[in-house]
Amino acid sequence: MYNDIQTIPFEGPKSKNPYSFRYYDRNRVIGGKTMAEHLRFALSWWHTCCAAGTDMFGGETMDKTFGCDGIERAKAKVDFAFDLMQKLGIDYYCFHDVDVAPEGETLEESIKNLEIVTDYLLEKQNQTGIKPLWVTANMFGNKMFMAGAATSPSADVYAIAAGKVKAGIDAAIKLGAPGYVFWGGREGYDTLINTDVALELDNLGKFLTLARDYGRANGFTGDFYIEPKPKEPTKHQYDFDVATCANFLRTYGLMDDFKMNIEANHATLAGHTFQHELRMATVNGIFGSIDANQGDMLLGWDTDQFPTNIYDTTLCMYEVIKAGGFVNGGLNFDAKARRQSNTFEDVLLSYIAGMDAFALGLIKAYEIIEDGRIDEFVAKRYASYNEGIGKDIREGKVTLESLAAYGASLKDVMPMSGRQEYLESVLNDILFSGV
Ligand code: XUL
Ligand code: CO
Repeated sequence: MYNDIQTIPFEGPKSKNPYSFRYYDRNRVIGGKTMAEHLRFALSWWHTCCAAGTDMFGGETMDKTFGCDGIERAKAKVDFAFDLMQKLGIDYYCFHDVDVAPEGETLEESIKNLEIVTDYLLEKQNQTGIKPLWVTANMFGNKMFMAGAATSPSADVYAIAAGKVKAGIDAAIKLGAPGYVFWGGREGYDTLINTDVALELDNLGKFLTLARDYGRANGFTGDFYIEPKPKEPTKHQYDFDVATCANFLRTYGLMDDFKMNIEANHATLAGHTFQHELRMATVNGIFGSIDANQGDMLLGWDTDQFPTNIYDTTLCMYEVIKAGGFVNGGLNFDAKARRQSNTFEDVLLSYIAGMDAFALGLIKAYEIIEDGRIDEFVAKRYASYNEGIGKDIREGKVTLESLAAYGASLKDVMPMSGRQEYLESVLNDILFSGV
């Protein structure tokens, strides 16, 4: 694949070469770190090596069989993905167990297949330095998971799910992945009439605790992540959004080991902005990693498009910088080329578009911070908490009575203008004033 293209070069914003980066210059230093260190791009195995254009109404528009089957096809996908990552300069990849290795008839057979393919992945990793950002187990595709995995009404399904997670954590340890993700594909309900919510939530809390304990006992030192999503495929998913997950993690004592893997399109499905979810994770101390994509606001489902909206990538990187940057996490393109973008060139062009959108977002986010007008405005807006009664409130030196006494004779009290339109124009100034 792509034999005539060696690597995608950085050629600067004026380049008209579609197979070049206009903004992503991996060694460019911004705020003391290279772009590659800031962005930590990852390839998603399922979309890139497996998704072939199917939708609810029609079949495949792309051939991702690689002309072979079984373990041979799995290895062909490894060759394809590593070649693509090297051409793009992507250092990480993310996968579900079933994306990389064929499922067997039993859990035991599936795990054997996974071991064969992870041996091959490890060889490739040693040759290239590329490694996983995170690993996960698919616990939603197989029909046995129709009613969930850790929230299934069947204890046998629960046990098989545990076996898959154990094998997934083993793979993460073997391949040196700094993350393990739980996206609760069908952990939710379609109707409350048939659902014991209390038992399901408790079972899920226990399941994640068992996974955490197994990982920690066996040398997994990375982060566990929950990936919130409000609905789809179930009507209601328990990991609805970041705030819901934070509450769940606190209830089950998992805040020290679990962080959030935030997906842009899941945020919008929850009726939030991407920025909202990132901010909520940071204020709860559970910002971890990002599934970088975007949805279509006119479609009510998870379209997993490559991110090209610069407002969103800028505000995302602004939040990432404010959170202190990625530690174990990164930007995983949980995104697929459109059904009509059905050639391998489109896969390459999609990654270039997404990487450039985030590189430009990073540049612009730093400009917002260096410009200072937005941060200064926010500081000024809350200045009343830096002295006097506000300082006392922050320091816990007040009572309801003392506040009432202080407020009793105040007149004509109003907060200052929020200046939303002005601040949005500052954002526009920064976004459109060149790079
Ligand atoms: C589904 C989704 C998943 C997770 C990993 O909406 O985002 O691909 O990222 O299971
Ligand atoms: Co995702």
